[in-house]
Amino acid sequence: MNRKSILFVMVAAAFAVVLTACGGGAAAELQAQVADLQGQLEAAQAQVEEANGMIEAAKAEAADAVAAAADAATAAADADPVAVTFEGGGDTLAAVQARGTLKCGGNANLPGFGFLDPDTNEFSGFDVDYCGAVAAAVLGDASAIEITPTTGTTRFPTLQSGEVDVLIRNTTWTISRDTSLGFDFAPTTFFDGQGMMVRADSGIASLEDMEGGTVCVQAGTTTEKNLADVFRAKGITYEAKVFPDNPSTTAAYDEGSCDGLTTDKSGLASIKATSLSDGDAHMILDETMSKEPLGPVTRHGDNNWGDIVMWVVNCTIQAEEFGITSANVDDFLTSDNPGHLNLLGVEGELAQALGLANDFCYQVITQVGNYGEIYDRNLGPDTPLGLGRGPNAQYYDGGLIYAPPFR
Ligand SMILES: N[C@@H](CCC(=O)N[C@@H](CS)C(=O)NCC(=O)O)C(=O)O
Repeated sequence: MNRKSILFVMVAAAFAVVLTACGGGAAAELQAQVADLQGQLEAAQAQVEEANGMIEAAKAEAADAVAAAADAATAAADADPVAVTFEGGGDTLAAVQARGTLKCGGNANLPGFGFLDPDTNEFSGFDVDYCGAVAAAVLGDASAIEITPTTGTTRFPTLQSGEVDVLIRNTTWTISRDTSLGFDFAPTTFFDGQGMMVRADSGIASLEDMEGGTVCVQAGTTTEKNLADVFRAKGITYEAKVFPDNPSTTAAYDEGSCDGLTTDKSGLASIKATSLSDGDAHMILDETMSKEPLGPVTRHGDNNWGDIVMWVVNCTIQAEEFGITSANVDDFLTSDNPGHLNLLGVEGELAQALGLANDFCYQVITQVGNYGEIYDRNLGPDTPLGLGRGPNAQYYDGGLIYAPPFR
């Protein structure tokens, strides 16, 4: 019964009461009608109450349905992440995984960064460790690497031709290499600058003192171009003697064919400590002639592969920030900090969008170590190069090393 009917019944009942009060002859009949109408009124009220109950039940049911739909959406998102397609991607990851080894372009002649020990036939160095780190992330085995030694001139064609999957060889990130040569650069692993080495007894204390002198330099490097630019800007006349690789450049300088030897300051530290007949008889001038951000290089166009190398580097940097090392990484697998768990792949699915196993960063840290470990092992104060962190300190220690969030 609707509101109008209820109203009608109530008005009729009132009318009947009025008639009764007026003492009409059919009073008994009217009383019976009133009783009947009252009955109808009570029935109508009961129906209204029942309808209200049904409305409340329907509201509760709808609220439950909305909550269930939200739960289902959350569960679906967890169980079935959006499929990732790699626009303009290449097939480097698939090729490496099918082959079971990672091919890195490397350096055989620069102890500390990349060196092939003729006695053991083993490669070692900072760049070699980063090659192992990528292999640990992609193949779960840091030793599954094959290194092709390259010189300043051969490194780029070696990467362009597909002979290697990644170039990790004290290579400076420049705009022309990034664009016209068709490469992409992972984050810088070593911030460097070009320097000049001279004989300690030469009387040369600054670049200006090299007027009319000779400089040994290696072909195919930023070094060669910076030398020309800096000396021209300073108005210093000089003669460049250009050699194809590090051993020939160093030998010429060591024999006295040049007044100075120029390359990255880290390269000079390596040469001074390991490759001269008497390293102590030489000194590196304070001046820094350029910026040389060194890091891994991939072919432009395989964005997924470039991302993988990028996030392997970031993994080593972030692990150092968290204090996670190869020695204690297992303790962090049960950490209360979600940041630790995301980085190590215990929680979340961050690696899925790279096409890697969720524990890729755990593999890197447990097999190779964090950024600081890699640095100290190859370049740090306890090595022949004895390099402090300088600009390669973490950002919170005043350096430039900084990983974006694993989120
Ligand atoms: N970072 C500079 C210089 C890199 C470079 O090739 N340095 C030389 C001198 S330290 C080297 O590693 N030579 C090793 C070789 O070719 O044998 C660049 O990317 O051009």
